[in-house]
Amino acid sequence: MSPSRVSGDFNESASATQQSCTTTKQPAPRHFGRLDNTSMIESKFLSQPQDLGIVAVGFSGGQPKPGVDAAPAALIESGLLTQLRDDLGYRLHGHDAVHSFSDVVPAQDPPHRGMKNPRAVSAVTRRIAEQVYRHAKEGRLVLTLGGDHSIAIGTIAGTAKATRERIGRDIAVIWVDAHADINTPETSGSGNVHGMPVSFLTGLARDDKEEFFGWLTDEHRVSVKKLVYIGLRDVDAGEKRILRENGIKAFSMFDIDKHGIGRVMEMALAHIGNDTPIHLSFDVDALDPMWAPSTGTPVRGGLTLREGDFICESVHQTGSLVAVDLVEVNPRLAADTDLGAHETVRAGCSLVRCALGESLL
Ligand SMILES: [Mn+2]
Repeated sequence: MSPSRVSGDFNESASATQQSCTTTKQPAPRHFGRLDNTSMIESKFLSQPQDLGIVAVGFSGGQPKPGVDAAPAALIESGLLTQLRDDLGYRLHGHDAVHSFSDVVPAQDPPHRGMKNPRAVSAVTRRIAEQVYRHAKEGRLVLTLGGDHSIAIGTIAGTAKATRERIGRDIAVIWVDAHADINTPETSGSGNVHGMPVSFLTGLARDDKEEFFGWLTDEHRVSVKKLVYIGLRDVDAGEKRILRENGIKAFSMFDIDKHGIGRVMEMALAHIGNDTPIHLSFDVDALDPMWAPSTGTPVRGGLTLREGDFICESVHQTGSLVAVDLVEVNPRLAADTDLGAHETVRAGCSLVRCALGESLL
């Protein structure tokens, strides 16, 4: 058991590593309900919309660069959870530990179908799915702080299953990213699983063996018809073929330049429809490296911070949001400026606050 656990709604103690978390021992929120900072949007699908399940994942095994596992602690230290509680009025659950899941990472993990660390990523994402599921089943909004983007296999699987069981609905996924992350093990050039989560979540990639994502079943999966990409600009040739052959809705930076982010969000949300719960999975590398340099695979020509915030604000305004991921912040990669990590963490906090209802006016 972690020493300063305060809200024991998880039984994750074996794998939980307590990291510095400045919010743990602070008093309860001053207010619940509508604060001046929050929007007046009513949640359509959550039974406990003021309750926020936090899943902080210090995991980097879906890609090769160390440091992305340090993001949850950095985001928390910068005050994100305090802001969500004190400024936006959320009641936080599960926020007292950053989980490293080291107990399920095997010592030996040779490649399978070209995937690197396949047993580790499979086991960790399975545990994440269980954590997210427990929050979502309670009707809470779920916020996951990654970690690399492979963890979305767990977060989306958990949200999809819980939402089907709780209200009998399939979820939609808005995937904001420079990359499509839809390689199959066979189309991937790198073998890094953070480039494959969407293929496993949609069933385009499958494996019968439990230790290689065979634990994913139809109840965890999402339809390619309910998937929308925003911000793409570095898509592998094999991925382009997958997107075309499956008719997947994708708004690249070209579309944003052509139509503007306002019109793109209208089109993206129209594709999903206004009666579908939404899981927002936001890779900070969707932002231009000018705003978010500290990430593993930066690509120039990306979203401005305001465009990123606008995406989050627009999704919040639908009232359909049921879960949010923020991934690929890597505070150890400071690019070539001293402020890189700080600015990237700050950008990440801004995106999360916007998704969770902070409004400019
Ligand atoms: Mn990604």
